[in-house]
Amino acid sequence: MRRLAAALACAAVAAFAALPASASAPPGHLLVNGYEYSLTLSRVKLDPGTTIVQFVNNGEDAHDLKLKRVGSDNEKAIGVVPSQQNASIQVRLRKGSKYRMWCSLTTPVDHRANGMEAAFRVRKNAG
Ligand SMILES: [Cu+2]
Repeated sequence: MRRLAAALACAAVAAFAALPASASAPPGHLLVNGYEYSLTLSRVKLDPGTTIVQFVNNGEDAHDLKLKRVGSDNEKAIGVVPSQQNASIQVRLRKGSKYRMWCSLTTPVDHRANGMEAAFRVRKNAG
């Protein structure tokens, strides 16, 4: 019986040690502040991997946020966010790449053309 308990304890330690380090790594975070007509990012260089993009609409009008890796056709979108509200999406950032983000609304003017556009880069390695 004592031998069985020891074997189980060893198995538990081995299972714990086998967990990949990335399993416990918290997601990255990017805060995007929107206003008429600008997008301000909390950082312009991010680590690769899972990241939560939080869009805060500090403006008086509604705004949305679209996000795309340069060279990709895969567009991510946070829908229209009313004034003084916020919304988030989780994205997986590819290492060594560049992303663009913008507001796609066009009334009363084209928001992107008037300044609601920003870009950030992803490091080749975490840290
Ligand atoms: Cu907008």
